[in-house]
Amino acid sequence: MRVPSTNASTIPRMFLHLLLLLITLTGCAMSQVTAMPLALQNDTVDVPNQSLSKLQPFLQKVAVTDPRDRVRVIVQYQGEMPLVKQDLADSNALVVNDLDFINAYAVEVAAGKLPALAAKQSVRWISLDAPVRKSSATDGSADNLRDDFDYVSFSGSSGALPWASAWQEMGESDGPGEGNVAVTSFWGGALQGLRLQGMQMGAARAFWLAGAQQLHLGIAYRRKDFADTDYVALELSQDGGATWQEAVRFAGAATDAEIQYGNYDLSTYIAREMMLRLVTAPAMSADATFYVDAIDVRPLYDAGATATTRVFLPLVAGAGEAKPELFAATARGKEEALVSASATTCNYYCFDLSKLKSTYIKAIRADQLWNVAPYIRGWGVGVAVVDSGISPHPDLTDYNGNSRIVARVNFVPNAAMPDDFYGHGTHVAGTIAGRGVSSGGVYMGVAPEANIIDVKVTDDYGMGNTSDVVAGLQWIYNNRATYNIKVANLSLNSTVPESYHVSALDAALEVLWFNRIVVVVSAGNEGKEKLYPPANDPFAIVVGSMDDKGTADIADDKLSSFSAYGMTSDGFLKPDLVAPGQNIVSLLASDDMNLKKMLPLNSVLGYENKYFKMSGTSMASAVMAGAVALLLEDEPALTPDQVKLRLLVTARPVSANNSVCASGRGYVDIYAAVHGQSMQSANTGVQASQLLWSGTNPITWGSVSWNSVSWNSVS
Ligand SMILES: [Ca+2]
Ligand SMILES: [Ca+2]
Ligand SMILES: [Ca+2]
Repeated sequence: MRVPSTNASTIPRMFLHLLLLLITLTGCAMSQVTAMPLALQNDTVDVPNQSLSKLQPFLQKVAVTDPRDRVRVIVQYQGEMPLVKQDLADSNALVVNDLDFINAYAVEVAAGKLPALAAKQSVRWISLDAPVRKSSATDGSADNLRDDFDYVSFSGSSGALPWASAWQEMGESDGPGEGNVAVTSFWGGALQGLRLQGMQMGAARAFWLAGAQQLHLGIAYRRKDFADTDYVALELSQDGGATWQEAVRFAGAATDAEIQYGNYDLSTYIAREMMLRLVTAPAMSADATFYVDAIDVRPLYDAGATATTRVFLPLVAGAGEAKPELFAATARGKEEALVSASATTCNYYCFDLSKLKSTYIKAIRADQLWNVAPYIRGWGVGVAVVDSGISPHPDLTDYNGNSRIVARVNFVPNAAMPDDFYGHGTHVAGTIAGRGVSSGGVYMGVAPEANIIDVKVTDDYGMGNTSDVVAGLQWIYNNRATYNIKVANLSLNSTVPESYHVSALDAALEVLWFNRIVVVVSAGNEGKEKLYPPANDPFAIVVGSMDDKGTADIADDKLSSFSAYGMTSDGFLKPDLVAPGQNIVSLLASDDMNLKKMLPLNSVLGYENKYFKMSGTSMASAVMAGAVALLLEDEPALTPDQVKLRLLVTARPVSANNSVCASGRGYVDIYAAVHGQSMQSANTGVQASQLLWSGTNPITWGSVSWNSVSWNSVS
């Protein structure tokens, strides 16, 4: 809904300076930015020196310290493709994924081969195929105990509940910085965790579980140089450490080329005061090492949510399902409605907004676009959900009962189906496009007529690898015309910080962006200055989370405590915007999905058990993706940069108790964006990822130099 815009390339710059001023006034800016305008920061990006090395620094270290380790990496090539194939073969590299849309392969290779491979003419850059994880705050909003080992300390705590003690060493007492039991970086510094080596070495920690009915434990680990007989035992004590029972055994023989994830139901071990410990085998090999990157303990207190009372939902909504009265109106074509409806009368599948309890819809004013001509509800717009899969659900159907999940594709190795045993992707899809069928319009998504494209890249616990996500983005690129994919939602983040100039994930995202697909990304749930790919990409719309407090008025809203923000290593402030992301009620994939097992208290009672409550920047990103679908239904010709600028300039300021740098340009207001007029572009002057440059010349999006790129994927 635009009118021809008048003038003013000065407006965005004015906003930037205003923003900078606010940052300075609130004292939240970091020293590196206070002296220079944002527009100039691109000149100071710290880019890797191509003449020195084409190998990510932590891989350089691993090549020296652990040359025999096989590691999963992404190799970007240049020049003729057969050359790199020969070079990969010469290095005994096993190709895992062909990522030709960013000129790359994901391969498994011995770390010691990496420097020689990187020196080849055919190789442009080699990076770790880093783990990614979903960015819902199951770890923060649930009552959990957690340690990510972010600091060299035995008293680290990353969860909502306090531990009852620090880690106590077993077999030594030299503290977290020394010895066989230590908190240390691994994979050349890419990750940090608890390291165990030697015989009968370990660490134990106490926690209290008064009243808990269930106990679940998640662990991210890596085995290195394990022999047949080597193992690490996870043991539990119910008597303060006097006696121990082995619950889980992590056995060899193995060196893990990527991080492993374990999830265990330990309910049979519950006691009021408990201890857990990890301990190496009595005959552990001298060179075997075990790394724990994160440990997450989740007690559950709901007596009603036990395994025996679970109800299993049918996964597929039948076309013959009776439609609620809400939708009993005469079926009309969208085109017909566009012609006949007046601006004040709802004639087209009208939604009863008095029933709508999804306050996040009202907070961003999407509901004000639904019931007046031209009935903007995302109709015909394809939104790709790059996530854990999507289970078919009645709320993801159209008015004839046909599914609006128009395509389903899987990139997770060994996953049989693009289904959603985790539950994350289904929740995200419902927030984007749920139609409220199962709740009679009580719980709805932002764009209830949009089409959904299910791109499964993470596993049954929301974990995956960067290369799988890139493969999913490549599929979106190749199929964007077939399914009219205009938006891609990535509610996930890498666990490894990187410049966007060397991140394969950011490069892939930018290829979509330059091909007119708006990429919406969760800021992440790690708090201040933990902006990991893709949340560090300057082009993407990066979204932080607000708590709408269950009211449509945004005056009482607060920034979610978990929402990541700050300056990226390349000098960009993120997030760009915020949207509601806390206590979002959306679709339950099935009653036995893993998220529900972990978080039974998040169930929503009634409505055939088809809804579930979640928090995280994942959810905020989904709200934004739905909002973008609305804007693109109204103005399909907008480029991603125009969409982004429109959202930025029409955002509402957040209330004074929220710091400006944590909430970006403010609170998305999609009603204002749809009624906005600016046709200007965001991101002008921003350099594309170096992985997309055709040579050493920077590619600045929007500049003439872009035309010189010999890049097949960018049209
Ligand atoms: Ca120690
Ligand atoms: Ca860690
Ligand atoms: Ca509110």
